[in-house]
Amino acid sequence: VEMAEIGSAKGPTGEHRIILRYADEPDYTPDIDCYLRHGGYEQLRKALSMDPAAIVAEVKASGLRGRGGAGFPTGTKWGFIDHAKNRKPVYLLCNADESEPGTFKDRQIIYKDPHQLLEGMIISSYANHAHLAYIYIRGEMVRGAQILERALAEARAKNLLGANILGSGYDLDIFVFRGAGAYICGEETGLIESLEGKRAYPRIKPPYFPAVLGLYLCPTIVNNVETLCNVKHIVEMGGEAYAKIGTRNNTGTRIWCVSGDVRRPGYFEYDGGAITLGKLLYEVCGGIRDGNRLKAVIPGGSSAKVLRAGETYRIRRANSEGTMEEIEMTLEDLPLDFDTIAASGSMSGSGGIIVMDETRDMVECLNNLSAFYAHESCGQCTPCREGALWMHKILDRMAEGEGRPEDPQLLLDLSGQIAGRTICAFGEACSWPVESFVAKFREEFEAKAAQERKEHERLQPAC
Ligand code: L3W
Ligand code: SF4
Repeated sequence: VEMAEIGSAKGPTGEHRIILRYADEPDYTPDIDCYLRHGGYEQLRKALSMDPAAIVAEVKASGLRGRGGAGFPTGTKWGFIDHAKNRKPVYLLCNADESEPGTFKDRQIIYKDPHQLLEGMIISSYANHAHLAYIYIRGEMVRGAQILERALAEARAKNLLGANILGSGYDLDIFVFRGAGAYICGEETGLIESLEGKRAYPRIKPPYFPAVLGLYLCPTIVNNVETLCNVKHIVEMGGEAYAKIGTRNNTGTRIWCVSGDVRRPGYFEYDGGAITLGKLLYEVCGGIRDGNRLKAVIPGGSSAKVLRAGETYRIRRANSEGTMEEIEMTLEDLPLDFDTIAASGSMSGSGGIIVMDETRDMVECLNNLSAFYAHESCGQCTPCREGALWMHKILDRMAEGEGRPEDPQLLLDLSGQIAGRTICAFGEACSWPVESFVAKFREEFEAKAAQERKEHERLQPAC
């Protein structure tokens, strides 16, 4: 069953919509004629008249950072392939396996504006000398896969894909590959294994950085949906102009997905660093539901560390001149960008902002997340496979009234034994929420364990 489409809140939001420009326009449809009427594929024509290396140079100049979670500079990633020496085919993969709890932006782009993604992908493939590209889409997004298949057929019919695209001499085809619903398929090397027809066991990086040894051990560029859409706009405005949007090192716009205890959840697009978390939650999303107080926020999808309201964060970051400065900020003061959120001790990840109000039981919230990670671990490495399940069992018993006084510390000890000891970043993803929830709300976890213990003891016959 597909989730209902999530609407974007409207109002005095001051958004700067580039990628989501048409997201809420009822007359804007996903078909190619609508896209062409709105200037679609003009940037492809422009790109095909450019040297591929010049496009890579523009993307580098733009400062574009990956929107899938890690924020790695896209131009740098593209620059890893030495085309003068490379004799293998190059592949471009679009990671549309959007599965991070709290993240629902890529789906929105695909549903409403699939040709924007295709145009970004064709330009990116051309820039990287790729002649075959795949969109790896999350299995549950049935409608998204259908929309993309239709868009691809439309593009082929107009010679925007296939042999000799628009008479340029450049050949490319793109195929949709549907996943089977495992979160780990969104990890780039797990995705590649899955695409090769195998179980999605992530590979060890290094040596298996996809740009070096990717699909069929050939150089492969893996980028997120939102990242690839941005490429079209970089070609249109030029890298330097794009870099003027947002702040230094946080250029361009970012899509933030807000869910949880706010009055108006939705997706919002802002220039990097242009809006604070407080403004987004209180002015754009209408504040905390039922007039409650804010308790905590996970700023970048469930794998990011939780931040507690009422705390002060010492943010060390580069200012507009590039010199380092240290500022004290409340949670609400934090500007939404890669660097400030990272400096707060968390990460902006895939842009999924999960809001919890004062009524939330943090043991319950963390138990919910831990159930997800215990289920989604691919099982390849012991600390993650055993640890994720063990942490969930502890949290589950705490939530069920079977907690033990030593449980909060046990959770911290366990999470500390997983992060940094696994093949892929899932190790961090499953342990960071545990570490941060217990550390930031320790009194709640201890009270829960002690209180439930007393109740539990009352139920036990003395022996
Ligand atoms: C060649 C080197 N390539 C780094 C490449 C690397 C990758 C990128 C970033 O993602 C995030 C996590 C969560 N030679 C390279 C190189 N690269 N050094 O740069 O790499 P890395 O290792 O920093 O991160 P990662 O493991 O790829 C981890 C996020 O992913 N996440 C969930 C995301 C969910 C969604 C969604 O639902 N839409 O995106 C889970 O962990 O934020 O920070 O391409 O190959 N020397
Ligand atoms: Fe699999 Fe977890 Fe190891 Fe990643 S860290 S390879 S998800 S077992």
